[in-house]
Amino acid sequence: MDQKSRTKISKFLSYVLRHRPDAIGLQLDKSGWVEIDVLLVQCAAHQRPISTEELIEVVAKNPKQRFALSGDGTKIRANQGHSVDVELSYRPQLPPEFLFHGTVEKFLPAIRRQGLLRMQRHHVHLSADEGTAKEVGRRRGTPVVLRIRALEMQQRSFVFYLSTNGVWLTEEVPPEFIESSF
Ligand code: HQG
Repeated sequence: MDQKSRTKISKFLSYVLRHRPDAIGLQLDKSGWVEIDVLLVQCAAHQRPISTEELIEVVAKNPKQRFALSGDGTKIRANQGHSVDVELSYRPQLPPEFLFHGTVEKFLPAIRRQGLLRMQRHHVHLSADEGTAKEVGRRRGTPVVLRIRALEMQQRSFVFYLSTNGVWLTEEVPPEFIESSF
């Protein structure tokens, strides 16, 4: 399969496993998992046929490791980014001193006022390095990278999680922990 076909399948899987399982008649369990057999049957029934081999290739080669297979290989879920109500059961982690968030200029006034909010997702997504944050921001235009004093937040009782694919998650980042020039 070429990269373009993988991206197309990955986007479709993100859509159903994070946001709209109901669009193809799926039900995720409370931790976001679904049986691969069931998923593939439902994809085929909704004119989006995907073979088991294609699914496994998309999971394995996904540049951001967006999906995880269960230990026994029978289930799949998205590692993060859900808008549907799932309990991913990540354990709280000690963050590094700084984490980064990529955004764009037009959001800065609101971010300075309200801090970072989780918007449609379950968490605010933060990156461990500036380069990744820049790429996240670039999805929306010229990227602006914010530096977050994460360890200080954690010491003040904010909770951080690290997803299986290396994205740091927290519920909100108040303005006082955000640095826009560093
Ligand atoms: C902004 C992709 C106004 C925030 C990426 C962002 C990431 C505010 C947007 C992952 C705000 C939300 C997450 C406030 C935050 N006022 N704007 N108070 N607080 N914002 O997509 O971090 O491809 O939900 O800066 O690579 O951009 O899905 O979050 O611009 O890892 O795997 O509101 O999604 O990964 O946008 O991206 P998003 P994000 P995947």
